[in-house]
Amino acid sequence: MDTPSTQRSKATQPLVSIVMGSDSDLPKMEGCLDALHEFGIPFDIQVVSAHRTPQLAHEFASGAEGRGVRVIIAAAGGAAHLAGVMASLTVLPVIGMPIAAAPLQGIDALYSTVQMPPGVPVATVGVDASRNAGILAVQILATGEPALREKLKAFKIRMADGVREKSKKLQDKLSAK
Ligand code: RP5
Repeated sequence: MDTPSTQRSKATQPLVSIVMGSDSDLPKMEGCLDALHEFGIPFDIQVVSAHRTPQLAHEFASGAEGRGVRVIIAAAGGAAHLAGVMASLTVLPVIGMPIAAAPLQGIDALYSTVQMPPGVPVATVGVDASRNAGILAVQILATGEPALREKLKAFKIRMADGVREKSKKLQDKLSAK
């Protein structure tokens, strides 16, 4: 699989490792890849299935810390056990991203990802909330990196400015009526 998205992953040591249950999940990951790209975070992305390639999932999760990875993002749809399997095999923080797939549109994946047993947490973002998965990974990395925290503060200011701008446009439109 070689797409513009995956080409954006840097050759340097990945700090974030993204796994997807299938290549069919890739279009849903664009927001995540964009967020990591915006903050200059080196990442890699691959297809690992908890059910179809259980051995690979095991090797991937148990070897992540040794590869220098700091955060794992696991995205899957349906009976989505990928994030939970990752979390069971590593002490690295695991962000779970439920993907909306037919016929239950992500409710199945949300529950499968978020309802972990005590002791094995998965930080679950919303269904298809790929951008939030990326931003949360940046925030986790930023706990030990002041420069990254400053970038996140600037990002929040830009977001707030965007909301104010939308409100101003709305007021201008209403007063023109
Ligand atoms: C899940 O099943 C994948 O994460 C994907 O969301 C869904 C469908 O997979 P494919 O049949 O497209 O490979 O495991």
